[in-house]
Amino acid sequence: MRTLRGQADGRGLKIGVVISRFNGEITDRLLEGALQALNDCGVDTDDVTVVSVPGAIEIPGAAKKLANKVDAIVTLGAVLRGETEHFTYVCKAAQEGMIRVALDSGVPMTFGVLTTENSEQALARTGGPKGHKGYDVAKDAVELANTYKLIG
Ligand code: INI
Repeated sequence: MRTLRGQADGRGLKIGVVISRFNGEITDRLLEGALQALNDCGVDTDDVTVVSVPGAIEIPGAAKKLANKVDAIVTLGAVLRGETEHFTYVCKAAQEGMIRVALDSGVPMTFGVLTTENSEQALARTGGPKGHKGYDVAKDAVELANTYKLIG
């Protein structure tokens, strides 16, 4: 038996980050954490492409355009239930779209779209007591890019 698990070593990898601006106070923090993680993993700043889109619904389309240009894609967004009546619709569109792009393209993608009740819960997950989702999903993307290379 052998287990294939890539290292979180970003040297030589090209990483795309798609970030939505809706609830920007939170998504800015997600981006800050993601960029920190990519730097910690050794990804060269010149190998990071950040694409900014209006809201979570636009993330899959931008990810699809980026997919064949990078080794992995990190998606970042924030959907807050308390601030939208169509919370479920936005979450479903973003999530299903991203999964479709990831499967169709074969490019590893990680899902850093926070779906929380309110901004306190989102802030707690972007450098607060619940950790940092932006940091975690960026590190996961680096690992996954290397795992896919191992699979061949
Ligand atoms: N987009 C988000 O990223 N988060 C939200 O909480 C949100 N709310 O509340 O509606 C949201 N809506 C915008 C949507 O993603 C699109 O940008 C918009 O519908 C234009 O296509």
